[in-house]
Amino acid sequence: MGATHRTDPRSKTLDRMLKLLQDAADQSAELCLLPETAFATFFPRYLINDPEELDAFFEHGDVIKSPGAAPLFNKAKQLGIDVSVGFAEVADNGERFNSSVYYHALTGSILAKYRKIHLPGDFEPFADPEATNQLEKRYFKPGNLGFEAFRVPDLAAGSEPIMGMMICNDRRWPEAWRCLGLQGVEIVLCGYNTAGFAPHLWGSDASQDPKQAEETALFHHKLVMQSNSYMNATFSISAARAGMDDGKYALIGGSCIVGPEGNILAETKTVEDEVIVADCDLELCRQGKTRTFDFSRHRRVEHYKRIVEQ
Ligand code: CDT
Repeated sequence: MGATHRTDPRSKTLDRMLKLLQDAADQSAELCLLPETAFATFFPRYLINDPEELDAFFEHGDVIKSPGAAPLFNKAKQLGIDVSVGFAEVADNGERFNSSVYYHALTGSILAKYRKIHLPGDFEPFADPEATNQLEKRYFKPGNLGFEAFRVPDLAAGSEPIMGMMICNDRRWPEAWRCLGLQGVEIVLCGYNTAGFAPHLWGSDASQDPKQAEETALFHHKLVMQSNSYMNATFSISAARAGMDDGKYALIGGSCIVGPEGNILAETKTVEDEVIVADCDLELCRQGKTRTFDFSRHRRVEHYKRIVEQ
C-alpha cells in the first residue's frame, strides 16, 4: 500500500484495500496479505494527546464487526479469498495491541490472531521536533499471544498449510522465526511499516544521505526475510505500507514473496498500491525440513540456553 496521510479519511484507505483485494482475487490468489496497521496512516510516528483522535486509529472489540474494518472481511467472504491484515486493537479489557488476524473466507471467521511482540522505538518522543518518532512503546502493550502457528484448511489444493504471523520489527528477530519454524511453519506472513530515512530512529551511525539510508533499510528488510525463510525452510510473504506519508515521512517498499530456499519469487516495483502474486508449492519446504534443517536430528538444544535467559 502506498502513502496514507494522517488526514486521509478511513473510508478512502478502506476503498483502496478493497480494490487491492479485488485485484488479488482477479489474479486467482487464495490468500491476500495487507500491511501492519493498514486501515490508517502509521500513527505511532506522531505524539497524539487527543484521546478521540487516537481512538479513531484503533479497532474496538471484534475486528470483523468493527465498522471501519468489516467491509474488508465481508468482501473477502464474497470473493472467497482469505485475508490477513494488521490493525491497532483495543481488546475487551481495554488493553491496546498492534495486531493482525487471519480471516478464513470459507467459514467467515478469524482463524488466528497475533499481537506484535517486539515493539520498537520509544515511549517519549525525541526532543528534536524534526525527528521521525516511533512511539509504539507508548501506544501498545507487547503482544501476549506468543508465536503460535496454525493450520489453514481448504487452501493450497487441500494441503492445509501451517502458517504463522509476525509484524514488522518481529522479522528482525531470529527467535520469532524459530518459534514458528519449530512448529513446522510453511508460510510466514508479515506486514510492516519501515521508515526509510530516519536518522534518529536508526541511530547516529545511520547514513545522513536519504537515498543511501533507504537502500540500507530495504537491504536489511530483504536480508531478514530471505535468510530466515531459508533457515526455517518456509515461504514468507511481507507487505509494506510504503511511500511518502504527509509528504514528509518516507516508508520503504520491498514487499516480497520468498521461497524456502531464500529466493525471492515476486516483489513490488513501486511504492504505490500494488499487488504481487506467487504460487507457493509447499512441497518445496520438504527438502529443507527433512535434510539441512531437520531440527529433530541436527539441533543441539543443550547449547542454546543463553537464548532464553535474561
Ligand atoms: N513498524 C515497525 O516495527 N518498524 C520498525 C522500525 C524500526 S525503528 C528503529 C522496523 O523494524 O521496521
